[in-house]
Amino acid sequence: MALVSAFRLSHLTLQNQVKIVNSKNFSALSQLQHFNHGSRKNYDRNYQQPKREKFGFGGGRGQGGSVSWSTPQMVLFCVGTGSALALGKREYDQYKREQVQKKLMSPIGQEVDSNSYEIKEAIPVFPVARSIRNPNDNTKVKFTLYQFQTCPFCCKARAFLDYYGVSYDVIEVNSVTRKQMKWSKYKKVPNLVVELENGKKYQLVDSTAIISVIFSFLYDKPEGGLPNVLDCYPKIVKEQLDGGTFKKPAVEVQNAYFLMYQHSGPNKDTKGIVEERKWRKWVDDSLVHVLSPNVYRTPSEALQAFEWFDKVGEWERHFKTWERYLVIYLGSAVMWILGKSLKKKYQLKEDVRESLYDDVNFWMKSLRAKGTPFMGGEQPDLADLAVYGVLSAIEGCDAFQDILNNTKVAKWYNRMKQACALKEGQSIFNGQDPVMEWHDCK
Ligand SMILES: N[C@@H](CCC(=O)N[C@@H](CS)C(=O)NCC(=O)O)C(=O)O
Repeated sequence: MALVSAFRLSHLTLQNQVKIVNSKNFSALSQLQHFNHGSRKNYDRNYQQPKREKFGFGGGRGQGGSVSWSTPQMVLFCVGTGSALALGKREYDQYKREQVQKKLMSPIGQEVDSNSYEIKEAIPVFPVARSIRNPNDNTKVKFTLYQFQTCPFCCKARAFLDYYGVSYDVIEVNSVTRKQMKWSKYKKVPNLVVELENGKKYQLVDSTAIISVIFSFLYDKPEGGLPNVLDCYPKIVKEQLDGGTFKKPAVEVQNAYFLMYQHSGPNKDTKGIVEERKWRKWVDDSLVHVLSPNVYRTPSEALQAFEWFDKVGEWERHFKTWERYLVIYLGSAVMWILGKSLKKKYQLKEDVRESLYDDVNFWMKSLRAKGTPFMGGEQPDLADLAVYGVLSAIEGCDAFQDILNNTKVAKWYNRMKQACALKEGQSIFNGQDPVMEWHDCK
């Protein structure tokens, strides 16, 4: 624990430094996560007001028989029935909560057991779709990425791994049967399994958390290795409400946008650290949400997108023929319909391309204002990798050609593509970039 206490959050200013003593004090930390998202108009379009609860009940005077009620009786009946329904719903929600909680590792609002990253059970062996190898990766760690080839979150995680030259195996998850994920409680992708030299295995989830954890591990090279880094990313069980309706709680990784430093310091000043985090969050909260409504904008675009997913995801190898065609034709029809509701949910413009151009232009304008080849300066940082990663998910779609033709993103995008292909960040294995002392981070 003493080692953990030496980790520091990357965002802290000198006046505002907090050390992670252990994961228990993270409620104080999580308040610090609510930073200003910047000037983008409509930025928070995805944050919706909860819907009003509706308790409907019918009936009317004398309905259903010969009983005729006076007004006070009617009012009493309505109030009584309303209260009973409200009480019933509350009790039902409570019952549902208890049922769900019984199946969970920890109660809502509480930390999940800190060993929850460790995988104790054997993972079934699945064929490796691709093995990416870099002889300069000296971590002695085996990384296995469970993914969908064209999922934007997976593309983001891959862009990060590729740029830093991490060696990893890819397991392509069958999006229909999901049989490759049956062993896991967390069913979404990306899912990164990390096997250490001592044979211990850890499961990392959520693209942003995966990137922060692995970056902190590679860059800082902390004593105690990966398990000590993971102690800085506690998971909690978070209640989810959709309007007034209770939904299955989700496990959320705390500090996902934060980088941890044990004995090194960040290679940016505080402004740079905050900027990088702001853009990473913007990718998850805004940019990623304009992609689906754009690639599924019309039935033919939706079909084209699925045909491209089929090609780059090599579905012919991973799916049975009937599954493959079911996914292509049914999937494209379903996604075309879903694209409409996503457009509404995220309050995109009538022509969803306009929202896509707005986001890409917002990024490019800020990059131009910075005056460097990348948002990270002379080299890409995690913000560049996040934006590039999610955009690369739609590379084979009309929407991507349209952004190349209608925005100025192409040069930056090609620089990023090359930087990832050439593993330009692999010096991370040799040492640390010039590291700042904490008193320089202001
Ligand atoms: N916040 C997560 C989102 C991951 C996510 O939603 N992945 C999708 C694929 S693009 C998924 O697995 N969906 C399946 C499901 O929701 O069951 C991340 O950044 O990794």
